[in-house]
Formats: sequence, structure tokens, C-alpha cells
Amino acid sequence: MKQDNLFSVEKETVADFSFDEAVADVFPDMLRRSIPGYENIIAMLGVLARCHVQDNTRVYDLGCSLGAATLSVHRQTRELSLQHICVDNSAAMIKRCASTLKRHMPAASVELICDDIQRIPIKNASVVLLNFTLQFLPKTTRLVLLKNIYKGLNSGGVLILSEKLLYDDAEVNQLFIQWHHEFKRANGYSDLEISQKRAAIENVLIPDTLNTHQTRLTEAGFSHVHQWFQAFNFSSLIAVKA
Ligand code: GEK
Repeated sequence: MKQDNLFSVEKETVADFSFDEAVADVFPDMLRRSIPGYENIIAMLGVLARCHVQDNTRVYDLGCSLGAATLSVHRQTRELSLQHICVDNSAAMIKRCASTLKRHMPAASVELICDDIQRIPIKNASVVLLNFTLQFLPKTTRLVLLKNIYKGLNSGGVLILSEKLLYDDAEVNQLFIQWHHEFKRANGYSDLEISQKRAAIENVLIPDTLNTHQTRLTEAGFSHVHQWFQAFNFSSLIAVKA
């Protein structure tokens, strides 16, 4: 695993974060050291998917990056006949995702799409994954996407949504940010790396509160919405279509 040191040298101006070649190259290390519980969430996505997946349906991984979530689902469901649809609008991610999935799940049916997840028709889905992706969409379009996902899910199907959370209370929000930064420090990131990454991501990753997510999922049509994971300000929800 290549080490992420993209923000270790002081930059004159910090550009907005983008999912380019340099990021894709160090991405597994970046996610593991930046998202508390990331590896645990990935493993549990397979476990949760196994509980809700339906044979002869599609599993969508929206914002798939390098395909870690799809691989986890495949590991738990390989005896079923599923079509995996992996979507990401970063060409650098999709290119690497293609070779990883070909190597680790060569016999599976996989469609890789390099496009905006907002343009993807969802059909015959039993599991849809939005693992830390919705937070990169403009707030105004998030409900439209969730409604589209709800429409494309079969009855009994699920959406699993993982996100970085915002807290309404500024003091509480600051506490969670402090804990998260301490987590990054414990994983070897310097103060400079933490502050430059923060500057790069702050106009790109726009978090919502847990309450906003729950309300929006309900408004999209989901009947059961449960928070199944949280580590500091990183959380994952499962929403069921009745
Ligand atoms: C994982 N799910 O390892 N359309 C398509 N892709 C997008 C869009 C969009 N509008 N916006 C962002 N992305 C992965 C991790 S990373 C999370 C997901 C993070 C893509 C973007 O290119 C990137 O690959 C991914 O969403 C977000 O389980 O970096 O914090």
C-alpha cells in the first residue's frame, strides 16, 4: 500500500481536493488513516448486503473509488447471481477499480461506469451503496438522487449510506473535529498535513447532520432508517424499502 504524503509539503495555495491520479495512487492508505472505522465499515457492508440482497438483481456501488465495497459484498454473496454496477466520475479511480475487480472477482458480472452518479438509471436493485459519496454532491441535489435510488430498489431492498457528520451545536461540532484530527495524528499525519487537507476538502465535502440524513431518507420514501455504525463524526445508516 503506497503511503499518502500528498499534503506533507507546505503549499503556497491549497487547491480544492480532486480525485485525480495522485489521489487514486495512495487512496487505500488515505482512507484507512483518515476515516475512523473505514475497514470495519467495508467488512460490514458485505455482511449487511448478505442479509438483504436478492438473487438475480443488481448491486450498485455509487462512488465506488477502487471497488472496496463491491469486493466486500462479493465475498459474502459469491454463490448468487448478481450484477454489480460500479460508478465513479473519476477516470483515475475507475481505471484502478477495473483491474482490481478483474483480479479479485474475475467470474462476477461487473459493469464499470465512469460518470456522475446523478445520471445513472437505477433498476432491479436489491442493494445500493453510497459509501462516503453523497457528501460530495451539492446539497440541493441529494434528495433527487435518493428518490431515484428508492424508485429503482425492489421491495425489501436497502440503501446503505455512510457519511461524515456535521453537528448543529458549534461547540459539539468542534469537539468531534478535534477527535477526528487526533485520530489522524495517531495514524501518522502531521499538523501541516491535517490542516492542508482540511483546507483542500472544506469546499468539496459538505457534511449534513444525522437528523438531516434521516429526514431526507424518510422523505425519499424509505420506511425504516437505522444508524448502524458511528466512530467519531463518521457514520453509516441503512434504509429499507418496505
Ligand atoms: C469506498 N465508496 O472505498 N459521481 C460519481 N462519483 C463521484 C461523484 C459524482 N457526482 N462525486 C464524488 N464521486 C468508496 C469511497 S470516496 C470517499 C468513496 C472519500 C466519487 C469520487 O470520485 C470518489 O472516488 C468517491 O466518490 C468518494 O467505499 O474520498 O472520502
